[in-house]
Amino acid sequence: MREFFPGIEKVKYEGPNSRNPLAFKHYNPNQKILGKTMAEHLRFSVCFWHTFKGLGGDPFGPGTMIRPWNKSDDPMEVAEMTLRAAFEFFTKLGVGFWCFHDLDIAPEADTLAETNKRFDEMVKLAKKLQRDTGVRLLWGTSNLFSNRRFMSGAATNPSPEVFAYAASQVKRAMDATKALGGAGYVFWGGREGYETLLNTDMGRELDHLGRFLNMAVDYKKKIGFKGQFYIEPKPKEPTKHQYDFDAGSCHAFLQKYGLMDQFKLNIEANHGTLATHTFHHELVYAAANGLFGSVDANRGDLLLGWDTDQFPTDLYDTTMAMCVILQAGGFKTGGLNFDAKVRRQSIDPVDLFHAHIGGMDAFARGLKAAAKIIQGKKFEKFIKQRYSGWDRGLGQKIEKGRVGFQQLEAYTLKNGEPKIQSGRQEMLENILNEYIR
Ligand code: XUL
Ligand code: CO
Repeated sequence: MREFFPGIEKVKYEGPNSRNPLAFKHYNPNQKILGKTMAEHLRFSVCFWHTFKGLGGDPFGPGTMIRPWNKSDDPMEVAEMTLRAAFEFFTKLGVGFWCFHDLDIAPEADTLAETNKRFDEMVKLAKKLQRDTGVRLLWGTSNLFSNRRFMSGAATNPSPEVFAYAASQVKRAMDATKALGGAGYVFWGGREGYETLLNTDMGRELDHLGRFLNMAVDYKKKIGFKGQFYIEPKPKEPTKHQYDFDAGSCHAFLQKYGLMDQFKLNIEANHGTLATHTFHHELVYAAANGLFGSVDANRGDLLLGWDTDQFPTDLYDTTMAMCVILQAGGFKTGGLNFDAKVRRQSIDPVDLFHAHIGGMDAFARGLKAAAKIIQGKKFEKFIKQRYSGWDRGLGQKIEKGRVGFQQLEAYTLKNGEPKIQSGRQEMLENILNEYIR
């Protein structure tokens, strides 16, 4: 069997004192933390699109990366080599999961029927490679944003014909996800949004998106696909304004269209920051509303206002994320999918290993720190104390709906100015720093 990453062995855990750049210093898959192994907690996944199809192109120049799996003039041979390279990578890296868009694994042909044929062929190969390696599919999805037919959106396109084409693609991608035993299916509204309201009927477009996702739920039931559906919020890019802006707007959308019990959210760190939230905020919002599902792990750049999709390295980010994830009961169907790409100058295949090893170690450190934070209960006790007025007397009466404005006015007239307490932010930040080493 041809090797695409010759000279790279299976990445091993060597511990924090190792100086081997191709070893894990913190991710020790079998190490137990709070009753589960690190592998079970973190459920790492590699994304097919950036890692195997991305070549470093940007708006100012084409790709910089020359990959051995692209060396053929036959697009189906390229597709096959790419899939084989991907499974070699997953195995050497030691991740349990992968994710893909339909058109990542099979090139689009001139007709839907021909594309379907090519896709089925590659799904068959993916199934075999999954069986051979034990790597599983975290989620599948469909690319409804690259082809020019989707320039004005897919489900929110002004043309019902484009809506129908998008439905045909999602049907095919859902069939494949089911065939591959996928744990989930993601809807990211690639061009579901607008460039200008001068040509856009926003209300009608939102209704169409609601209809589309309800049709997907119907089809899911019809084929007996048991995986979890997710929406992945993003505020902008490629459109000026995306309808699935952030966790809050997805929440409102799901409620309006009767989809709350069918969907969870796939929170992507860099999408959160583009929406002027933090990754932490988006996770807490999702968890507080029963919508926490899965994570696209990456990071943005403080100085750049676009989706840079860098590999996660910030230990504050990974620690706070793992605190929320552990407190939400951990991943059920979801996981940490590296929707991240190496920089344009990182042109060697080995850079893909460095990037993923760094991301996995950053989350392993986040997990270890989060477990200590949760066991130490310092923040939990502080927050409990801060809200303790709600556990008794007046607070309980308000929470239970036993009082109204008149009684609250009478209470305030009688008791006078409320006592206030310090938020102790600096003290809490100092405590947090003690955990992040
Ligand atoms: C785009 C993005 C997508 C989704 C899947 O910003 O994050 O790759 O994760 O379509
Ligand atoms: Co993503």
